[in-house]
Amino acid sequence: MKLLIIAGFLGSGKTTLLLRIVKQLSAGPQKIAIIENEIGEIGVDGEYLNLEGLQVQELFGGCICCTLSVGLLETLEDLDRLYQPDLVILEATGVARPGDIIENVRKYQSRIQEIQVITLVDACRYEMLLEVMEPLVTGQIGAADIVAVNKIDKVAPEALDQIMQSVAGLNPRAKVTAISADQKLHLNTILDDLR
Ligand SMILES: Nc1nc2c(ncn2[C@@H]2O[C@H](COP(=O)(O)OP(=O)(O)OP(=O)(O)O)[C@@H](O)[C@H]2O)c(=O)[nH]1
Ligand SMILES: [Mg+2]
Repeated sequence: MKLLIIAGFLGSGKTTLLLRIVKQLSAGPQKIAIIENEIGEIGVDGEYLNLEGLQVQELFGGCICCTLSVGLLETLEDLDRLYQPDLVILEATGVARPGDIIENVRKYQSRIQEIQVITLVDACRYEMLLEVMEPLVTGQIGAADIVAVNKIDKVAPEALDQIMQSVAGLNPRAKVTAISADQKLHLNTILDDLR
């Protein structure tokens, strides 16, 4: 079982990207399950994805990198036992630290052979968030294998260049791609990197 963690601050476009790429990822023999973690209210995403024939588990009322870390491990175990997915896609909450999730899963979940982290960065709010939430933002970027700088339809090319450079500086080992999840720009690059 492989695990793909989609991280990134609140509203950065995690669900939009997930909905855009899940069909391509599940084409072929690969069996996919999705875990949605939300801190507060019940989302509608799960219902939508279920309708699309995907196996969706929802974890509410806390963040899986801290209060719900046991809940995540149990959910992974249940999925493995009942459904045996090849790939589990986990949409983390906006405040989750993917590094902590990886640590927990590696320590207690031997059935996961490979973990990939994609972190979304909201190009419109990058500078502001970096200023007011530096540890969280740099942690999310630092733990990523792929960083998708999203909402490029909303920023000027010069501003985007600066963001790309800043992100690359924060995580030199990550693959950094500029996308618009909403406008479906450069999603093929992301899909190639994920395969
Ligand atoms: N302009 C623009 N808006 C986008 C893009 N991608 C997502 N959005 C919008 O950004 C908002 C948040 O998107 P979501 O996909 O819900 O973000 P999220 O990260 O899942 O949000 P939470 O789960 O609440 O943390 C929505 O209104 C989206 O339509 C994009 O590429 N361009
Ligand atoms: Mg979401």
